[in-house]
Amino acid sequence: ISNSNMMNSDDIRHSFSVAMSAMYQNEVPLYGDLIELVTEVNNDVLNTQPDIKAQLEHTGEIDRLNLERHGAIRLGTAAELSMMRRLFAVMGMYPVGYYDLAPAGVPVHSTAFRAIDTESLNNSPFRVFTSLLRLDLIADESLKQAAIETLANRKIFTDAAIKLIERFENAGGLTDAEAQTFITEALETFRWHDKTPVSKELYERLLKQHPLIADVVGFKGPHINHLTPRTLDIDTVQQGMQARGIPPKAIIEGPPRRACPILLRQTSFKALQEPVSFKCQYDATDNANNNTAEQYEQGQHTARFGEIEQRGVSLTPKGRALYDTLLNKARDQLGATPNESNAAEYYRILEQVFAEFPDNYQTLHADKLAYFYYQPVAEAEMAEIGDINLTVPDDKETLIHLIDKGVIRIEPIVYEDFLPVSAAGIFQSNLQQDQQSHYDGNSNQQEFERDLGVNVYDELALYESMQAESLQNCLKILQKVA
Ligand code: OOG
Ligand code: NI
Repeated sequence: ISNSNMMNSDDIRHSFSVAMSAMYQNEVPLYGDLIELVTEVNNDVLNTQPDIKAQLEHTGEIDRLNLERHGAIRLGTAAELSMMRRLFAVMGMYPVGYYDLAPAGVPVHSTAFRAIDTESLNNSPFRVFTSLLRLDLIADESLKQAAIETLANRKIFTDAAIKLIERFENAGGLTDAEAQTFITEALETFRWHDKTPVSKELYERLLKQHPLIADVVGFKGPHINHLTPRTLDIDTVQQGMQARGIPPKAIIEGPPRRACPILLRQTSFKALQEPVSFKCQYDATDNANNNTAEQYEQGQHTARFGEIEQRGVSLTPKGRALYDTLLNKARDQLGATPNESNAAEYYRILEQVFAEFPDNYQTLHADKLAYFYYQPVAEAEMAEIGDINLTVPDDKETLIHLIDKGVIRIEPIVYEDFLPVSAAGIFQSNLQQDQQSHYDGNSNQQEFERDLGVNVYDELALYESMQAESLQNCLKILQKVA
């Protein structure tokens, strides 16, 4: 079948992320201020640090940088999750990774929907951290039943969106016109609704159980709760936020500041208190003139916020294990959850502990701690190659020799995913009340995948194959030149 008259999924994703960003900017103006600040800081870095600029040019990230966003949503049921998976597939976004947040006291488990190959990622890196509420962790049986019933009664996708998802699946794509309608209809699912389908009384019971449960069960749909631009210097943005009256959370999550950034560092500004109208049911016979029988009671809800992220090189299983060990060590040494009162102490410990993690790309590569692209350096410089054997891609010594000779250049493969401990910190910073520090329920990836309808991609396998593919391509080019 020829799909030439179908719109490319990368283009649909790009248009959708632009539309989503415009909607959120309208709903949460502070997000717009944040984008301005991040753009300024990024331009500064690109103008003053030519190495970073060259690196982003080599990896193809330079064009995506100012468009790069991730968002987050929270879903209530398996049916919602599986339809959401089908909706994201229209935009070339697939579930990558499994995150269990229960051990950190957040009753959800999650995945990230995103593009999976280098080219698509560079065309549009838009991703959505998607959580499913774990009602099995609610102890109060009657409240759990009320939550299940409320969720069973809501419809978070428009009929037109569902039709177009089915059309995409049957036809293998959408025409331009269909894609435009799809974007408009899909956006409806993520919109903020200030009228709730639940009473204030039920909302408050849910809230007391856990603020996240109220945020999901208490609303008509999974409003996008933040959108996150990517910065090249998160410490400068964090300071700039303060100066602009955007109150940041106390701690930058993730690894410490480094010469060669690894994984992901994140900070956010506190969630807004927003007015909502709770549904009240009046007996229509009370008032003969009132036949609508539906009225609203005022209240407020805290859920939506802004976040900034700085991304670094993706780590191999070995590198990730070292990261997890060092992060745990730093937290143990602090002896408390990092917060406002111990922030300086925490950063000091973090830096000291992470001194053990090599901080230059050559060593990260040679020690197999991180993933890299292999790129042939300009042909003119390759006279050197001579009789070097270019047919053994797994021969690490030959490879390192070629890198040392300047024939092959390595560039970091950027981390495209999330970190469970950091994500929990982002969730927690936006919950009003102190919660229990963990749930005992088992991590349950199988159940999540059953609800999702497919297995999630293993992010490490994706990075591994990006690296392998770039090595093949690189050697092919060099073999031709030699
Ligand atoms: C998701 C929080 C996690 C991140 O960037 O780690 C997250 C949420 O609050 O729903 O977005
Ligand atoms: Ni986020």
